[in-house]
Amino acid sequence: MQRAVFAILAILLFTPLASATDTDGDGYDDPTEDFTIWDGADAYPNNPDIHDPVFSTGCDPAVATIDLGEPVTFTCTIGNEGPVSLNALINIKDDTHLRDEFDPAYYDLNTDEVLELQVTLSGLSEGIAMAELRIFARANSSVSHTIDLPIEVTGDEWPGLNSQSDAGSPPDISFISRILDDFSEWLTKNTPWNISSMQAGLMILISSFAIIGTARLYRARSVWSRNMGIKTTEDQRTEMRFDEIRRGGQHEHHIEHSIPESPEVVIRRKK
Ligand SMILES: [Ca+2]
Ligand SMILES: [Ca+2]
Repeated sequence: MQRAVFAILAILLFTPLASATDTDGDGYDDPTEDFTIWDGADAYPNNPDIHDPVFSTGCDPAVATIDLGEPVTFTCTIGNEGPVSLNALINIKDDTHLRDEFDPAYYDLNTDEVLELQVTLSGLSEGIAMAELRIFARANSSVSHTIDLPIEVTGDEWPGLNSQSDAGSPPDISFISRILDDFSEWLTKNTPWNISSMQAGLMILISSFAIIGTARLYRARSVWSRNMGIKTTEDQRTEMRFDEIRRGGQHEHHIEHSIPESPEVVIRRKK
């Protein structure tokens, strides 16, 4: 009996320790399979002075100057300084002057492992910009670590923009200028005037406006005449109905017998 009570007491004493352990007694439980650092566990289970994850970071280059549309790729290293492996969300907080080409993702960071990331940003508008690489190591918590990425965007168009043909670049419209060149060449050959491709473009623009305008006018006219046609047939129908009422269907008492058919009759009667 005594032995049984002792056993129960022992179970009660040791069970909570088995499910949640705070080895260093700082109020943060040791990380387990079910309760990770992401969930809020102690990133330093044997150090009572620290519980949040710590990262060693660096980005190269430290500062960048780019033109409009020019990309810059930073090589960033992120090391987990803690004794426990963890999972962190890494994203970029961009700036109004920049376009962020980095896809946010979760990364496993083992102890002493150094993660290397390529972060590409491109110039969107002129100005001094500050992008941030952000590491979130805790759910429901603010950012754990940030790395500043200072970038100056000049007001110049990047010369490589036209040769760049990735999905982010504007669509290729060089075929339009080719068409205009051909058209101006044709006009110069077939008309007494020397016409540049710019003038040819203007001519096409003006004539297409004229075509659109004519088409609109024609459509408006046809709609108007169609409406008028409908109105006329309706009017005719109404008139016909009135005529019918006027001619027939009139009640006897409405006909005024005293009034002669025509003044001629009156004149004849008086005679
Ligand atoms: Ca602890
Ligand atoms: Ca601790």
